[in-house]
Amino acid sequence: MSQTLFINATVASMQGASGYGLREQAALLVDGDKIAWVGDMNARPAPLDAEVVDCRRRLLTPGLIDCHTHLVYGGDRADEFERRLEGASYAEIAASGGGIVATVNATRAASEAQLFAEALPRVRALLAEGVTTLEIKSGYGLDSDSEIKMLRVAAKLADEFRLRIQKTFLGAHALPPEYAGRSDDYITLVCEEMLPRAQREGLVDAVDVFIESIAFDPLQGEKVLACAQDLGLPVKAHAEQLSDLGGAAMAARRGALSVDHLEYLSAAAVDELAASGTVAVLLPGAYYVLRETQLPPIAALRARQVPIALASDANPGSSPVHSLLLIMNLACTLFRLTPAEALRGVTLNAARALGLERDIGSLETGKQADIVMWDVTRPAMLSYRLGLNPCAAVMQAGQWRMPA
Ligand code: DI6
Ligand code: FE
Repeated sequence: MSQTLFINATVASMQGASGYGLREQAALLVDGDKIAWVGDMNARPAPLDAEVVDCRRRLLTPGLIDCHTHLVYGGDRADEFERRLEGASYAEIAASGGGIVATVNATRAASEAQLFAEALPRVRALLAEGVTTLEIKSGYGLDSDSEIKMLRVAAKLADEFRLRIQKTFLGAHALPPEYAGRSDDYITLVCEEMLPRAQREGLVDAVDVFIESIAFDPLQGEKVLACAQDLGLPVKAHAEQLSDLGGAAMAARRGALSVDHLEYLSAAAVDELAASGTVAVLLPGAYYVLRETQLPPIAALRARQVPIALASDANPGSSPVHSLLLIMNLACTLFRLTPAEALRGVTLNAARALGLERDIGSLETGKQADIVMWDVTRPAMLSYRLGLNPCAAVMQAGQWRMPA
């Protein structure tokens, strides 16, 4: 098994309950696909035939994790971007047959090969900034075959890039037009047919639902999550993005891995998240693009020690964003997260949001060797600058990743 010894490194291990877990003058040993040792330079092990990498003080962090994306879809929504600039709201566009449903039409019409080809540059953009784990949701098919098609594309992307991709079934993302006025029937279809089939085909790692005035109510959401749990699948929810319907608290009471968006989350719901250990996934890209002004309750989340993760929410409508470094900057600038919270949000807490924290998310002995070397010496540099990518090298499961 091959070994790599990093020396003279600045390591943001993300170990510990807060901060960077920063170590200067550090060394890190990779053995096979795992981290075998992290510590002080002077105490480093002396393996006989390891490749030695002199970091010259450069920063090592865990591989970045984008824990919430919708990056497999057909078409684009630039026209909607223009309509919003002329004054139409996201909810108005959705109500007039645009929004998610517009992307559903384009996704249904696209072949699997087309969806794959269109997703490639989106994945490449994320990888170029050190992403080593990615979540991709379905939810633009909204019928059994089209949802399966999306999830197959996600699986194919994982093979193509030899990347860990978590596939999330989001069949209850919006009401398909053919079910207008029959949302309960659609939920029954999701529970009885679409989800069980996707799971049988080995395409589901978790189940998500969009609880919102323009999507499904908390009771319908709960039904989907209950079906998922009956199948033994972990659950999460899009909740409190545009209004407070209580979806996040419901999902938390069911032990959800994460609840995502949360601009309209109430103080009482924060207590429910704290009690259940559910991760709050904040999506500053959508906040920014929709020119939202209601801030998520950051102070309350912090006070109750709810783990905060960040993600791109990459999608053609509310967050056409393909950069986790930009997301970190937006989280600091718009939400006033600290740069340490931002980095934790795209590493350890993102791993938790996917239920993978035992394996990835920090630089600790025994974890998978997903490591980014950055051309900076201080971790705040990652959140501070915009439009400059200092990613120098990426190791994924102990192997150097070639530029995509
Ligand atoms: N919230 C979002 O931000 C995405 N889905 C969701 O439930 C947006 C989906 C879209 O506008 O296409
Ligand atoms: Fe989303």
